[in-house]
Amino acid sequence: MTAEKKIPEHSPQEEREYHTSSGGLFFKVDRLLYKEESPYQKIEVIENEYFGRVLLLDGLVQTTERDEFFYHEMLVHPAFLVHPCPKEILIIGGGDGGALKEILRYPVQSVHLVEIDSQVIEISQEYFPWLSSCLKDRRTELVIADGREWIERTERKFDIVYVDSSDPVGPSTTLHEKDFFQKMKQCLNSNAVITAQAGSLFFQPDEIQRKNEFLKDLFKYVFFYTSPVPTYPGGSWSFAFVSNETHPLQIKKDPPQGLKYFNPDIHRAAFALPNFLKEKLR
Ligand code: AG3
Repeated sequence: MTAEKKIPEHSPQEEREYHTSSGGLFFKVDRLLYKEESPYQKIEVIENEYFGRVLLLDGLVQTTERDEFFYHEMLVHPAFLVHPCPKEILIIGGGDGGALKEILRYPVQSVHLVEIDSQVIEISQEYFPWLSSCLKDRRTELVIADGREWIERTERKFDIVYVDSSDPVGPSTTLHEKDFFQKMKQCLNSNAVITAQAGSLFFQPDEIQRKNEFLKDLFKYVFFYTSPVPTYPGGSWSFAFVSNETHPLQIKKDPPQGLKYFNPDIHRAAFALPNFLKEKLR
């Protein structure tokens, strides 16, 4: 920040996400591209000079053009590196297509993407084509449904399940509950891994602790790993890695070429946790 640069007063052309009642992150809105209430949530797409296009659901930043790779690479690649042979993949949520784009770098047989809100998919196809163009890949099976209800009905079994939800409020609430992970057990192949976004390291450690406790009742291996995500609350995000047979630190293959963030060193380092969280996860 240079001394001459005047910081503008807060104006209506700013989008703010409050992280606590007293602070948060704001974006200057160069253009408001979309703002609608879907049956499930408020959907906004803005254009910001630095971050490019930004998608917000109910005022919570989901992805930005500039930093999406941190979250999507870190959600997807750890499970692929350690699973012996992942072929059938499921994404719950993830309607923007960012996780799908990473998964389709591998020779998988099929990817089911189960998104509750068809409007998120339409918006992503219009404003985030670099994420959503892979929805047209022949391996993609798009399902518009409530993820929790769908896993109860399906007879399919999966090698990796990604939970690419929003925060535990609004339409994503059930995707953070024990009952959902319990039901998921019936659609897992042997060696299966579940990777679920698990919230802000700094702002939601109690939520991570709660998840750890119920996941440990259900699965043999429950690990958490973290990654920077510059535009998410606290800047550092957590993911749950869950499996009955696959250990997260036994790397079996190299990641694909061309990733911007993830590599095997990052994989190993990501499972190292700070003391304040270790204490909660004991
Ligand atoms: N899903 C995780 C978003 C969590 C963001 N939370 C927040 N800003 N308070 C992202 C979906 C991207 N595919």
